[in-house]
Formats: sequence, structure tokens, C-alpha cells
Amino acid sequence: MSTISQFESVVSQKSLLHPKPPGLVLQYGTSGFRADAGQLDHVLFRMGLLAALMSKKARGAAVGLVVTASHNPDQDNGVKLVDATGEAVMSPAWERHAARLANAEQDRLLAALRDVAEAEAVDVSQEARVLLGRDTRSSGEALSRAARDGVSALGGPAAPRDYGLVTTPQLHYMVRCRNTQGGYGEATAEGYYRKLSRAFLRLVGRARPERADEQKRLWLDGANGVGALKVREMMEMDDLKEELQISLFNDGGGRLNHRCGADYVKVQQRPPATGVPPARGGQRCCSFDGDADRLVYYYGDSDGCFHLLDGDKMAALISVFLKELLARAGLLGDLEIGAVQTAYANGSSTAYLQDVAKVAVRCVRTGVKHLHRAARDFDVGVYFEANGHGTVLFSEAAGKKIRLLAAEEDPAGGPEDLGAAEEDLASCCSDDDGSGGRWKKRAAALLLRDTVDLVNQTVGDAISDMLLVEAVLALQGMTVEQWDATYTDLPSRQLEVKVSDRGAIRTAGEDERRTVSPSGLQEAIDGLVESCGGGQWRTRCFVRPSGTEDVIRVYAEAETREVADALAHQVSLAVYRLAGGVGDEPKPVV
Ligand code: 16G
Ligand code: MG
Repeated sequence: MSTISQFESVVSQKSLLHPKPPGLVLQYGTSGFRADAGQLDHVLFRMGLLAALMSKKARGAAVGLVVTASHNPDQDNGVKLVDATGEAVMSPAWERHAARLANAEQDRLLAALRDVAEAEAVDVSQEARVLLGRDTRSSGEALSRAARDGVSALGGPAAPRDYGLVTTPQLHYMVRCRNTQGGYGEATAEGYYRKLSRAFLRLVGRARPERADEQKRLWLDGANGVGALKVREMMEMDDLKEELQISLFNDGGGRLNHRCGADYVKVQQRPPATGVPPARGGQRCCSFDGDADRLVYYYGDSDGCFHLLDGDKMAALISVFLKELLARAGLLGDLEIGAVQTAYANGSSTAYLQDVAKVAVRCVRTGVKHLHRAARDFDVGVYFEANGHGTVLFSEAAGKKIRLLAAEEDPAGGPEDLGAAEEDLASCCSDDDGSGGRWKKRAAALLLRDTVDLVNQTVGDAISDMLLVEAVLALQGMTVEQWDATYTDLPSRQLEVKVSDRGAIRTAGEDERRTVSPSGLQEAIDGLVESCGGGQWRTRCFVRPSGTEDVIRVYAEAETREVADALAHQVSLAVYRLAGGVGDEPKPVV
């Protein structure tokens, strides 16, 4: 096996063009590196090297690298790595390799590279295939070039394939398409739009009664990011326009993620402050984040009151829909459906899923990789973070059974020949007794098949999730208010506290609900929860260090807004005092 030494002179020459500022140390955070864009040139070069090694390790399968800082401000940037499955579930060992390479001082880079290649027994003679993409930040182009230099220094003759401006989930999709030789879809933007829009049109084509034009209307806040550009491209498909009329705002004219976008709407619990607000009560609206891997819905009611439908509400809508289809298709006994959430999931959503929808629920640590891994334990794993990141994973067995059943029920393979069955298809989601004749089973099988095609199973995808929500609402004949009324969120409050070292707070267990250090903090939180809610199960509060910013996050939930706000504030003070708070003491929520 050849060694890294044959690449050493070119790597060291090229790395001089992307020098590391001495002493700078960046953490590999929840989803990769994220920092002020000015600090990242060497990181992108080195992540190009790492991506090349990842591809070589996967015997030349494609891997991906996206230059993005997601929902963070325009001046930041970052990198997300996509493994050969098209997912973002790098092992802890590769995360350590990433940190090691990014933080090696200039004269230690070759040694670090050698160590990684040896630790992973990479066959460096293998050609690397790396797919690149970026969001719309002004720093993206130069950082992408740095990544390309890194890939080419190690990659072999094939230049990396640069998709330019893409949403993060689109790049994940491209990687999976390439590594399945087109089995997952065609690895182009057109292929992506075609796959999603066909599945969407098939689904909504079965909605009965057909929707009026007004019901096809959706307002979309694009966070001034790449998602807005891509939705505009997708909406050029004529058929899609007939079934979904999107009014885009914050579509690129303003500042990225600035007072708009999914993170703003979720955390501030208010509509975007910029762009055109929807004029009418009850009108469905949604927001993407800057790289379009998060989605939240919202609307204003006739009294002008704001209502948020976040990742938890999407999980509820989609889980119930899928569970019902599985039951009607006769697959529920064979296939287990489950939902995966984090500690940020609203308590009402967990109670609804478990007690009303009777769907198994698991709670894991924050970060897509944790939810994604846990969702694989189910045949149909619906995972959503409250912040709007989520998707559905279908196990191989589930995919096969659904495809087989759909093929049996629909040998011609298309919806066009349904003839007399059309009327029955509509009733597959109705409230009848579910005794299910052949046609009901058939309808459910076809709807499941098309849902599998609509979902981006590699990662949460705002475009695909939006189409799925729209399709489910159409099929269920539900308005946004009816969807919202499935359960009532408990009032919650999220605050952040600046501390001198966020590592001072450590959490325990699978779901981060309790801290183990600093000593005394958990006891203080328990006492405050007790005094605010008398220990009722609906009052809770937890804290955790952010994986993306230098802050401690505090989350409180209670029966009333006043109690949730007061509890979050009290706990913020405890964090400030016991965990080395810096700057001014946290102020009460106003
Ligand atoms: C990143 C994660 C998201 C998580 C968030 C938590 C990915 C693709 N994204 O945005 O899942 O909820 O970080 O941020 O993994 P925090 O650690 O700063 O609270
Ligand atoms: Mg994002």
C-alpha cells in the first residue's frame, strides 16, 4: 500500500497558500466547524484533505463537503461533511481526526495527516471523489476554493465535482445518488426537483375533495438564503405550480438569517421581522434556515395572534399519517414506527405522540447525528428537533415491503390507471372504521410508496419536508389551524448565558436533561423547578453547553408563560453564579 509520503511535497506547498494563524484552536462542534469566516481558510483547505481521505477510505466512493454556517449570521461560515452514505453521521474517531487536522500548527500538518491516514489504514493510492457545495455567503466562494485545493492535493487526477450554490440537503442527496449509481435518483439539481415534484404531485393528486386554489397557497420566508434560490428554480416546473402556489419573501434581497428564517421564528416565537408578512388570518406560512435544512410553519389567527408549528408539530403530523398508512396497508404488525426527539421537544408533543398517537418515542442528545442514528433503530423512524430539522428514515426492510406491496397493488407502476379506484383512494385517510378492503390497502400502499420518494432520507431537508407537510395536509383535508389544534404547546422559554468556559457544564445520560458539573447546579435547578411548579411533571428546566456557540443554553417549560419565563431567568442566574458567568447578570424576560 502506498503511503502519504508521495503527496507530502504538494500538500506542504499548497498548505502554505492556506496558512493557519498560529495558536488558533477551533472546536469541531455539533455539526462541524463554525466561526467567523475570516478564520476559516486553513480549516477549509484541511477539511478538503480530510474529505479526500474519507473518500479513499470508502474505496473511492463519493463524499461531500458543504461550505455553510446554516442559520448563523452572514459574517460566519463553516463546513459540514457528508459521509459516503450521504448522511452526516461521522464516527467520533473521524470527528477527532477533523479537529486534529484543523488545529495542527503549520509545521505539524504533515505529521497529523500521516497519523490520520495510518490510524484509518487508508489506501492513499485510491482516487478520491469529493462533491462540493456552498450556501450564499459572500465568503463561500473563496472558502470553497480552499477546500478544492485540499481535495486536489490528495485526491488524484479527478478534480472535485463542485455543485456551487446548493442547499445542504441537496448535496447530501447528490452523494447518495452517486454512490447508488442513480438508484436513489439522478445526481443533478433537475434530478432532485423531478424526484420530489413527481412524488408530491402523485400524493396531492389523490387528495379528495380536490383543493381549492386558496388552499394551495403558501408563504415562504427564505431567510435570504440558498433555499429561496432553489425553491424558485424548482417552481419553474409547470405541473408543480398548479398544485402549490408559493409566495416567496426574504428571497435574497436582504441580509442572510437577519431577523428572519427558521431559527429567528422559532427562538423569538414571532414571525419574521423583515419581508412581506402574510396579509390574511389563517394563511399558511413557513420559514427555512440559511442552508435549508430546517423548516418551521406559522400563521396568524384572525385576532392577529402568532402561532408556531415547529419540528414537534411536524413530527406529530407525519407520524400519525405514516402510522395510519402502515395500518391500512397491513404492515403495522411487521414494521415498527417510532419518533425520535431531543430534550427541547415540547412536553405536550411527547405526551401526544405517546398517549394519543401511540407511537414509541425516544429522546436523544441535541444534534442531527444523534437523532439520525436513533431513528435507524425503527423500521420507520420519524425524527425532528423542535428547531425544525428532521426527516423520516425507512429501513431496508420497510422500503422493500412498501415497494413490493405497491407493485402488487399497482402492477402498471403509475397512478394513471387507477380508474374506478380513484374514489377509494381519497378515503384512505378518512375517519372510517379502517376495516379496509382491497382498495383501501392499495391506496395506502401507493401513498406510502410516494411518501418514501418524497422524503430526503439522507438528512432533514426543508424543501422536501415542506412538500411532505403540504401533501399530508392536502390528503388529510386539514387546515393549518386544525393541524395546530392536534395538541397545545406548553409555554416555553429559551435563554443563553455567557460563561468563561462552557466546558464547565457537563450533562449526563442519553438526553442531556441533567447536569453533573459544576457541583450544586443540578440541585439548584431542581429546587427552582420545585418552587415554580411544585414538582408537577409539566414544569421542567434543563441547561446544556451549546455545541455551536460559546454560550450555555437554558430551556424552561411550564403551565403558564409567566412561570416558564421566571424559571428560565432564575436558572440562568444559577448558571451565571455557579458556572462562571461573564458580563452582566441575566435580566428577567420582558
Ligand atoms: C446544529 C445542529 C442541530 C442542533 C444545533 C444545536 C446539525 C446539522 N445541526 O445546528 O441539529 O440542534 O446545532 O445547536 O447537526 P447548539 O448546540 O448551539 O444548541
Ligand atoms: Mg441549517
